[in-house]
Amino acid sequence: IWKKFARKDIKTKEDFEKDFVNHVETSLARSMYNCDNLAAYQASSLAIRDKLIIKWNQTQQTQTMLDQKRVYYMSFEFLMGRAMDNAMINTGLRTPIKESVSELGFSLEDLIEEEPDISIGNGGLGRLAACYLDSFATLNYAAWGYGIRYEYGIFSQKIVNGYQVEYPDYWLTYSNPWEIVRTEIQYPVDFYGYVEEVPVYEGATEKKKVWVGGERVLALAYDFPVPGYGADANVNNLRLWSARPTHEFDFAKFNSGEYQNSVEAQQRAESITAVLYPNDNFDAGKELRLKQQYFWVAASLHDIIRRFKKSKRPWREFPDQVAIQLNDTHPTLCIPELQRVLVDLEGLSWDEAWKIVVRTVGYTNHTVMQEALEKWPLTIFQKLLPRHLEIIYDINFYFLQSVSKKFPGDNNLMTSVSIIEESNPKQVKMANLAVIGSHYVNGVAALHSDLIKLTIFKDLVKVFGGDKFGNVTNGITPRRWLKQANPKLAELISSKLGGDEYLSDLNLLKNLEKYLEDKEFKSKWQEVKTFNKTRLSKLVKDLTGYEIDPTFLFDIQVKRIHEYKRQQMNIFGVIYRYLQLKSCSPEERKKFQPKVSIFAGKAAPGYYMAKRIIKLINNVSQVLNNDPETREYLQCVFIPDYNVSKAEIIIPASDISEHISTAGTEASGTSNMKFVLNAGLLIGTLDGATVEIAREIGEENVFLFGHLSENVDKVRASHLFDVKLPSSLETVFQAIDGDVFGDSHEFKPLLDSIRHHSDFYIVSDDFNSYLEAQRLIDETFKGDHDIWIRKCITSVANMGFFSSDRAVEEYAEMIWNIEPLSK
Ligand code: 26M
Repeated sequence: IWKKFARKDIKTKEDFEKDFVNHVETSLARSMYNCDNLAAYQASSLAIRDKLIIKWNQTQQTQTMLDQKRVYYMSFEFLMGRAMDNAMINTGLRTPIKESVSELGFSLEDLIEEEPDISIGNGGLGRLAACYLDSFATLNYAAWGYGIRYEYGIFSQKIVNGYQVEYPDYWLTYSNPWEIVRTEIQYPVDFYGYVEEVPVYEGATEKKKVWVGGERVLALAYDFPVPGYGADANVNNLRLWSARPTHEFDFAKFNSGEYQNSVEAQQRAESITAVLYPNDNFDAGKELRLKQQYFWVAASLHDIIRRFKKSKRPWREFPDQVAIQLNDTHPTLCIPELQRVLVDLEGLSWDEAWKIVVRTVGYTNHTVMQEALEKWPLTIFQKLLPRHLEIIYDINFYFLQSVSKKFPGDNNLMTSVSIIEESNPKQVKMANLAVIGSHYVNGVAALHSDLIKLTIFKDLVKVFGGDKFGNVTNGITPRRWLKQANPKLAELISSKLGGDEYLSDLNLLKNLEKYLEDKEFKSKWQEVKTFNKTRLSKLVKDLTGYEIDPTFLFDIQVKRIHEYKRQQMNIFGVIYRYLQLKSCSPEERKKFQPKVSIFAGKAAPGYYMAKRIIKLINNVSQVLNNDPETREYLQCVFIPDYNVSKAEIIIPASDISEHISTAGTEASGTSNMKFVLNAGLLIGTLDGATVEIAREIGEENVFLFGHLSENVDKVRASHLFDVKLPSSLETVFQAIDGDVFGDSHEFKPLLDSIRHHSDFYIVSDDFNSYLEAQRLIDETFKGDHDIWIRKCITSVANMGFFSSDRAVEEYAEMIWNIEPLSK
């Protein structure tokens, strides 16, 4: 009988309208007469969500029935951005819904603007996880994401007097239509306590160790449906954990009259998932963060194991049914936790268990930077996770035993590969644990994957051999980063390629090369760019008050602010250009290519230098935009609060974007891919995935400059006694020192890190080559514009490789050994 009542799919506009009105009147308890944009956004989302949930159920049922291997993508961060537009695009419902919404008296664009970003991530790593979820669903893989439902995402950034000010991002203010709370899925997670020896069974003389936890919280599941692209695609799941008190009172306290304290201690449970740590590529080593990590790992593994147990298979088949991918070292506790469950709770032998762990786990590394590598002081570990620390010691003991057999007497090697760093205080090196406890380690771009073998994992390569290490170059989803962010370009491409197929088979873009001589196509291409630049200009006006001119060259650098990403070099370049303009006659100025330098990005709240860079950019911006002599030729803006939805507006508007990290420091970069896919060219160093972009689209289409990664060490060494500034940079520093951009004291640390503190990021060495690349850009852009457009078209045509679909397929084949679901 239930089949009769099974809910119908949204197929027509009428279905949607009925659902919409129904949600306004029941779910939201509002009248249609009193339905504002926010309510309309919520009702639309609920209507779309209903559809996703039906598909989601079907997908989960199929996955359970087929009982194939599943992948669990463990990521501490997911930078999802907005969900509604994406859901409409992926389900193919955007056009009918747009019409419906407008018939109901709303504009779809306005409703989309009502949705807050889901910003529970810092930057590249979190956004990569979101792109991969899109590809998992689109390609039909049985793959889930597991993460934390932080109540506060990455802070929102305001600029006050040129300084970054952080505000909390409480993204759950107006209930969230995109999440489904799973009150039936709650697991206890323990912390602290002690390790006890107990008989292996009652009355036995043989003993085993067990952990007796001291503090317990509950992990409650929230599910986020992840729709694949295509009318009939799967809907996968992102499961995020939220911490709740157990409601088991401390009765000792309770009875002694400390009622308040007893309840308070319980309430503290919720602080575990309250806030995302706002650091990017920097490890602060805080106890609460380790607590977050264990909380999430324990809950996710519990869930995974419960699902596995339903199939009643023997434990040794676990790795044939389950693949766990560690997105960086943040979930490395999966390794000792799985070992603990198998040995302490399930009674497997150490060796049996360890084989299962290693076969199950894969590890992706995202950085070579020392200060980003996670290390936990033993003291914190011992207190919070006493049994896990013992297990780690045992893992290390057996591992080092095997090393010393293979390399007898090589103490340096032992020290370097050991999981425990014998420093003061002693620390657990999570990256070493991740390598030792997984069957495959990958970097995120070809250069980066080579570099980790030569640097941080050099000695582990000696031990395991090179075959355990490989590369999967990052990718981005063309659904969000082309169709959603740049509907005009997507439409133009569809009109030439005869449909939208390229969105799920990005190599088809290659066919665009046929239109290199097509004048009409090229002029439409230019129109799209101008449209996108105008769209961005409006946003800039709204957010900064500055008016920028869409006929200028748009030069954009948007990413987290970090010394290694060298926004400081960019702004020094802007200053240099300004000084040049100032020293010219009005006639000579006319020869300059008008340009606006656009910046955006957050600095970690405790990162002093990064905050100085933001202040300098804002001060420069104020001087330039108010200088009547030069502002027709050069402007500069800092867009506050960079996030995914702003990226969708900013990226399609670039003529040039900057990817200018010190060679060998940016693991991959993913915005470089987004910019090229959106018909902008790059200025960049040979770093991260930019190397492969140049390979794919042709070096002649990338403005490359700077020292190569293999020479960086040598260049650095030459700074030991003295840093020689080129006269170009000297001029820039003189202007800053001379208070041309406000109080120079504020920028002294920035300049001193270069001129007096050995210029670690080799700005002084790369500066002239950077200026030369900029000069070439001006010349090319100002010259025959047809050449510029041809470069852009050729570049887009050759971006197929950078689809996250390709990346995910490589993971599936090389690391997870899974195939898409057979339907
Ligand atoms: C670590 C410890 C404590 C607090 C925070 C962290 C932490 C958080 C995020 C460390 C690193 C984090 O992210 C690093 C990151 O985003 N890496 C970027 O990953 C991208 C995807 O692979 C690459 O494209 C970028 O090059 C790389 O910088």
